[in-house]
Amino acid sequence: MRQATLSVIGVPCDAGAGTFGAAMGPDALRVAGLIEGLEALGCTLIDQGNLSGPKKLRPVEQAGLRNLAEVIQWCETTRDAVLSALSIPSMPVVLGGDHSLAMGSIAALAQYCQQTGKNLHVLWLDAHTDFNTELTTPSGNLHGMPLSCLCGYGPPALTGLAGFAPILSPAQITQVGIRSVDAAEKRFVHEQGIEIYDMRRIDELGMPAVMRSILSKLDANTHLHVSLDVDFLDPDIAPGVGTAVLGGPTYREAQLCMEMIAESGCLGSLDIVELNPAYDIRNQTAKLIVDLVESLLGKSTLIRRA
Ligand code: 4U7
Ligand code: MN
Ligand code: MN
Ligand code: MN
Repeated sequence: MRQATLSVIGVPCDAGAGTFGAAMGPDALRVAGLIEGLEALGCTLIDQGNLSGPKKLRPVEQAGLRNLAEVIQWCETTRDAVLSALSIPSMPVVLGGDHSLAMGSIAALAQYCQQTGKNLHVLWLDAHTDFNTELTTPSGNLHGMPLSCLCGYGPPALTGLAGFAPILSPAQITQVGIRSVDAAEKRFVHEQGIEIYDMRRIDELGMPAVMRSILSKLDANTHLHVSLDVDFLDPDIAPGVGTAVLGGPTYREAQLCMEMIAESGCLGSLDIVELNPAYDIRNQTAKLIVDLVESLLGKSTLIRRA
């Protein structure tokens, strides 16, 4: 692990999602023992508590970009909190909240990497590509659009969150776990040339080969940001999400993925998003995430030879 000091930032937003409940995500992760689990690994934790922002009172039916003003406000607040965590210095661990907050956290990371000369790479673990735009979205929900906005396609208040645009180039993004892409979105991600390990590719190559190939492209100067959408996981083991899709990675595949990232030594920051306790069963999904995040930060069953 690069940074033994972690800043935990709760972002209880659900303005970008179609359902209610993701705003309870940060608390569910704390209840499941995230802070204690990371402290037990020897990390120094700075718990920044939960940020505040606009509540989603009712799902406003609106074509195009639903709850845009609220999402902008949450993203700006998230960006500022991540920037101050980086300046401590500490590793930002953002607890969502819906996936639209990734525009805020990644805007901060892009600024930071530009200033420090690091190569930012984003590993997007998700069932969905999150590359819709106002023109392709079937739902109007901004949690389905963060990556297109980060690549420069979206409203200026979002594409400009870092002070420059685009915030990311497609070459800085790798996606793993993908199994639900909308028709027009499919054409757009293909055109952009994003590296996507969808479930079909994972089935054929196996998780170890997939992760080896992704991680072999990183170097000592890489700041790896992991954007963990909880719906990446198979809903049999992780039911606590608003947009579950069958056929995701198993418990062992997910563990291996986390352990291999830890061993790369490149992890620089983490977002955990889309946990929805209203869909969960006795907080089992939150407990599973705590387990996986411990592995991501270096927990292993035995002492391993390098
Ligand atoms: B998540 C969807 F139509 N593609 O755009 C959309 F299927 O952050 C889902 O990955 C988006 O959970 C899911 O609304 C967003 C839909
Ligand atoms: Mn998803
Ligand atoms: Mn997502
Ligand atoms: Mn979702």
